[in-house]
Amino acid sequence: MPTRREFLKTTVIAGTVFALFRGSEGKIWAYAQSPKLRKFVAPLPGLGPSGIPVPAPSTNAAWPGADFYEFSAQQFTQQMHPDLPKPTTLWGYVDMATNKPGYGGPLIIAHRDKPVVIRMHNNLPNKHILPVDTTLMGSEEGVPVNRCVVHLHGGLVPWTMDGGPYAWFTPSGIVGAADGSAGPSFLNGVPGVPGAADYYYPNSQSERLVWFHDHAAGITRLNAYAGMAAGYLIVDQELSALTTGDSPTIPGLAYTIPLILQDKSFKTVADQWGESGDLWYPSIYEHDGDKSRWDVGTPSDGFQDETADLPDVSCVPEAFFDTPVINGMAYPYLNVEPRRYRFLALNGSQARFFHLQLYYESTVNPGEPDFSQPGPAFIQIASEGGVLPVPVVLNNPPTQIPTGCDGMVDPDGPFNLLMAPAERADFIIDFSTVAPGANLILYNDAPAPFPMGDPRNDYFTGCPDQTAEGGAPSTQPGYGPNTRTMMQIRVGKLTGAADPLDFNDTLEALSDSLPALYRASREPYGEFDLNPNAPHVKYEIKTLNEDFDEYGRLLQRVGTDQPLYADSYARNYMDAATEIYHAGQTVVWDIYNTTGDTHPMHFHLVNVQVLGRATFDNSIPNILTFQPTSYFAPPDPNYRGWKETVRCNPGEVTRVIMKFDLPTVGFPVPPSTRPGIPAGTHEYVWHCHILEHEEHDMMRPLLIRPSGSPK
Ligand SMILES: [Cu+2]
Repeated sequence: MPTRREFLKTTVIAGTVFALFRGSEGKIWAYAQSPKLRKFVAPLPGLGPSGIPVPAPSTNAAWPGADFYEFSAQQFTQQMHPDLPKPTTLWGYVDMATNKPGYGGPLIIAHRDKPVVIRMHNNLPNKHILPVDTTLMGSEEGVPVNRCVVHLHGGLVPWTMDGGPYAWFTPSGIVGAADGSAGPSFLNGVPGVPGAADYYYPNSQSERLVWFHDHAAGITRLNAYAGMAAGYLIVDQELSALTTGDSPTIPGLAYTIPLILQDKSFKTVADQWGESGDLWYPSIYEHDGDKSRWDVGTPSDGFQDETADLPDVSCVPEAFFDTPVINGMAYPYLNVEPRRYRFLALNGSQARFFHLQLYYESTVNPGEPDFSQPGPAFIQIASEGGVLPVPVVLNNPPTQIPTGCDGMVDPDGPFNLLMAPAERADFIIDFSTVAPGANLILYNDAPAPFPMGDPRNDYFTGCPDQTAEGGAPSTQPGYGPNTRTMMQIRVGKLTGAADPLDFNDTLEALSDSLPALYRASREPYGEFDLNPNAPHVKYEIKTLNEDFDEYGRLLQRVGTDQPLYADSYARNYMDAATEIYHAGQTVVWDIYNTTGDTHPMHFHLVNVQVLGRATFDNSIPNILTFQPTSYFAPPDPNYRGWKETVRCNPGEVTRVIMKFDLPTVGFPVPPSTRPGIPAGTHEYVWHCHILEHEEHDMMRPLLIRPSGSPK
């Protein structure tokens, strides 16, 4: 099988990358780390005090008219599986009104046009629970490791509250701190309260699942993995009207289930960052002959300094883990009645994609899917930017790789429900056709990395023993590691009246109501679809690039079609901004992905529409012509709504359109004064949401000049 580098850069001579041994030579982690965990022995944590807490709003005189919440960012523990030796140490958010932690929470239920303010107190200890690489931008030696900043992912938020990478604060941080206790973009401190920040969210958006998570420069990936991420549901009257009455089109809150989908690994031995049962995160840049996990740069890649030592604690290109965790529980089961449920799914992983399908559980092999018996179809009604123009049926077609575990899938599909990191899907499943007593398996077979997988990241029952290649032994029936069988769904008996609507009724009702809902969701913005042929629409070319850093480590970066450095179109985050627009401006970006990975590109501030995908010729790296070599194919049906995380496939140019509307708030929003940022601009970012890419260094400023400012 070709390595990704060979796929990517035909000029690399195969084999040379394995000839180098520097720094961490010989230190190789086993791919699978976790202890043997039984599958499907603990229930899925649901909404509520025993699962994902839903906080009750209060008020605060400083923020009249807003739902006010006071949270603490802190360390706590939670049992993430009954077979783990202890509750896992986590960093996360805790509602100070109850002081009851719950992984994935507190999950805020917000209402459209009713502002929410989160007052976040930083109570993190000054020793991180995960290894910190001090060679990354913003994470240098001496920068406090207990910095944090909250980003409302998918929210339309003033930039001072958007939680950019340099808006972090520590437990003693105040605005303008000269002692390094807060970042240079930190402007939303609470007067007189060190170590706290107020985040004002207008919620002027239609119904959708958004989420808030940490975004601190250089440790976003660690803080998010440690647990600093929570759900946030914006509800609106139009969609709520469909969830009420005698025969609701969409199941109500009592039958709505969040699914925060992640992968984790757990330690079996103690080390300086934790005990057996705590979270494991890779910290060695491993390269050692046939067991190599990552390539390192060679002179043919333009990397000359072969004697440079890799840092003892190093970032890695992507972090994949061996255990699926949903709402904070490994291999959960879910009890349902034979009726309809609404699922709000978020891929909250570092790097792993999920290709979700539903099968009946095999009667011969318990805990495994019966591929000959697809489960009930999904009806997807919304993605990141709210409802889709029409409902989309995902009926569990035969998978691309039902039993194998290596190789590459076609990133253009077809897929059932494919979710890259940070993508969301809002969908309905009708279990009324399932006989009570039957079980279903929520199944995933996305390669990792995507779309060209390394089989050592793919765990399933009976998979080949890969210990000779540094991988895991074959997985035994009923146990992990297994990244394919994510959850068991147990269909029981009805406890009340039967659901008045079934699959066909639901689809028919949604086909009537969703188009109008889609239009209504955007009317306040003036248009429900952006027109790429309108006058004054600006067309630009962006690039996604893979290179090596000064240590020879793989480096992912964003760029334009104008090279800044000799051998790459890429730019570093700290290079002069190239994405600067006026409020109200509409732009089309053609994003050329010259790498071997699909990158889920995330846009702060804006929702975008995907206009299409085309191929281009990237056979000669760094000599691109920026001409599509095919017509632009329209996106998949469930990609035709508004998006803020967009999969950009290798060898493809992805065309997106967006309009930069700034939020309207009742207080002045000053421009950014961070050194290097052009005066008068509001500072947002856009970046890959593979968290290990984002921080090394696949992120760029996205700067907006408010209307009325000089052009
Ligand atoms: Cu990426």
